[in-house]
Amino acid sequence: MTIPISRLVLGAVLLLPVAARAQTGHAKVKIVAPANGATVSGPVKVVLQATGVEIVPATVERPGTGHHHLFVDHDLTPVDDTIPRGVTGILHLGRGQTEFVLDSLAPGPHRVIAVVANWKHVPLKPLVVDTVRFTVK
Ligand SMILES: [Cu+2]
Repeated sequence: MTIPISRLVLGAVLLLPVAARAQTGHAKVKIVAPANGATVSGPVKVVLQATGVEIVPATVERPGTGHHHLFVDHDLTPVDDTIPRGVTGILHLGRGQTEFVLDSLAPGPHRVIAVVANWKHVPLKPLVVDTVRFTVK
């Protein structure tokens, strides 16, 4: 059995956009500080670095943009849903901030999850997320 040449060509054409996307990569976020596994003293400054997405105030309604959210000792909310406001442990950095000081963490272990979401406060897809665990002395 032979594969028609037309199908091979079609396959190559379909693969091209995937290869291009893999090269640029999708958006990423990294919690630069505190370092994962670190022991730190409070207050704890969380520093975020995003690539492949422009960090803007939540009022900016433009594709390719988003703002940071921190889940502090709180599980992620469902990724297809709006990230709620007014919930202890869920912070919207809605002015486009890339740093946030956590000044009321009790001594002991903590976990921070950073998620970039759009102006509707719905997480970007694919999910742009990072997690660190650290200990406050
Ligand atoms: Cu938000």
